[in-house]
Amino acid sequence: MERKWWHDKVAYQIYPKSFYDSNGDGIGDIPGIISKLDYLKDLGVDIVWISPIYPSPFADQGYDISDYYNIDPAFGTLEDMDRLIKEAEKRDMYILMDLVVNHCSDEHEWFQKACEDPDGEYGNFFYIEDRKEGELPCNWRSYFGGPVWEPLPGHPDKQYMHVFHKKQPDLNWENPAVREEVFKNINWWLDKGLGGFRIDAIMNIKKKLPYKNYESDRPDGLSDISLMLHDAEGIGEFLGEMHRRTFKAHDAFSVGEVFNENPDELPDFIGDDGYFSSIFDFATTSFGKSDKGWYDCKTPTPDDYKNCYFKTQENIGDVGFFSNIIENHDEPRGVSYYIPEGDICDESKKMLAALYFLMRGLPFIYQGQEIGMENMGVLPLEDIDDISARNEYQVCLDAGLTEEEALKVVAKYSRDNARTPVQWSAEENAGFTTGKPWLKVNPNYTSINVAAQEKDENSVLSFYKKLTALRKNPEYKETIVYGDVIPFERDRHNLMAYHRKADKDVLVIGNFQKEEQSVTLPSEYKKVLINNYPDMTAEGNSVTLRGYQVLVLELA
Ligand code: TEU
Ligand code: CA
Repeated sequence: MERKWWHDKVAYQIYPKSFYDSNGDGIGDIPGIISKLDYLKDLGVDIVWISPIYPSPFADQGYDISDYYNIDPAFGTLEDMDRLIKEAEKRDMYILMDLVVNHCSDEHEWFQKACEDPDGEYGNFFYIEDRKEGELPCNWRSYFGGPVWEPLPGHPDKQYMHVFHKKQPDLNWENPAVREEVFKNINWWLDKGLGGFRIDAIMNIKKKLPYKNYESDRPDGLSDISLMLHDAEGIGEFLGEMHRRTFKAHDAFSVGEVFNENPDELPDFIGDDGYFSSIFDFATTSFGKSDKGWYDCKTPTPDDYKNCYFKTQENIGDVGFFSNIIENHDEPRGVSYYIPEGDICDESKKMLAALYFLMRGLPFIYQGQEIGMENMGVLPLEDIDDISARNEYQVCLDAGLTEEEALKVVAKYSRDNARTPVQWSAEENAGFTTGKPWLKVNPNYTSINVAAQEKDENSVLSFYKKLTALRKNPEYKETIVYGDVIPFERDRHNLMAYHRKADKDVLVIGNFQKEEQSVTLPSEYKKVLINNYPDMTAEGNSVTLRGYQVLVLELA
């Protein structure tokens, strides 16, 4: 594997609306991000991905873009953005924007022009078909519920496709003019000094054409979109062209939101000259997902969790780098989801942190994760903002769940869980804003917040700093960044352990349960690099791990 400038970095995701509000309007903004760059630097962060900040009607919180060349006034101005890029540069940090080009907003001028003249130039920027009563071109279900087809405004005889919300019409990538527009935009931002992009929902850009129906899995008669995606071939041509025309020439970093990767195609996707620098490892987030909806999903056990990670690592080997996460803005808080209920505490949070962070690949920390932020718990329907959660609530009711049961399901998976404002301090509104926060602050901010954890060397935040410091320590860098991942006692129940092996042999060993567990080490250890408890119980090579204890040991 060819070595790349970003391999030894630490990345961080900002969900800007909820990160830090500088002007009291209740919405996080770019000046707010700039004011926290030193905090991020101190945490050990190098690369910062910011979820969409372009002008948007916010039907899907900015993932519906109405102008690719500007910044939404809620977040600031283009000048603020230029300043952010410069301030990051000064600190040897890199800014990534979110590239949302499977679809745009229905308020983007391209779509407005397509509505004015569906047979004109911009009609072909979208998937527009003639409409007959009682008949759809195909039975695909959109991610946010209902068919992917919607009547074209002003043209009751026509309809357009949207695989997400109806305010997110899909761009027609088969049209070379669309691809040119996308590449032009990417290069425009990269020329400004942007470090690269996180690439949204990108596997949806290739549709299976001509349209056809797939087997339905719900009473609505519609089919899960994944069936169509599985069937669609040829996405590599689009992705390869995008890579050559944009990222490659800038030596930019790109990380794809790729869900349905085929292990045989990993070299094409993230090999030395792959379409992307990296893609996220979604094995643990996708585990147990059901076509029927959230109410039918299965939560991974600690053993499932471990197997997901090891499988991914086996698939990738030395071909490239996955990007590793425990959560993002679409997922529940990792600590609330992967740690069994009742066991969520500082020790288990730190264990979860060490196990994913020291895996081979690029670690991403999602805002608030570094202080162990948790899910919100059950909320009344009127307090739920996420369009996906609101749709899934209805899916629950349609499947016969009571309202109370439905709210519980939604509480577990709602994307709002990760979108509550970052808890900066114990002051009003968690110090996020002096105004009224756009989304409710988690009431546990009085005990979980940055200010308190900065003062506490045993806090979750301090533990994350130890992890980033180990990754950057010149003595261990080769091993932690490039070392092989070799599972240790892979079949042992509720134990997740692996070697990182290069010039050194480092063993990461986590007891994924509240009961103690004894392990015989493969060899003597020289040094304890990280421990989430103040001490460890060892007799020769036999170590007794306490509940959720994680150790990082340098072996002899
Ligand atoms: O997500 C794409 C996606 O397929 C899912 O993560 C989806 O959000 C989830 O199944 C719904 O519960 C990306 C973005 O990360 C997400 O925030 C956007 O809503 C979506 O694309 C549309 O742009
Ligand atoms: Ca603001």
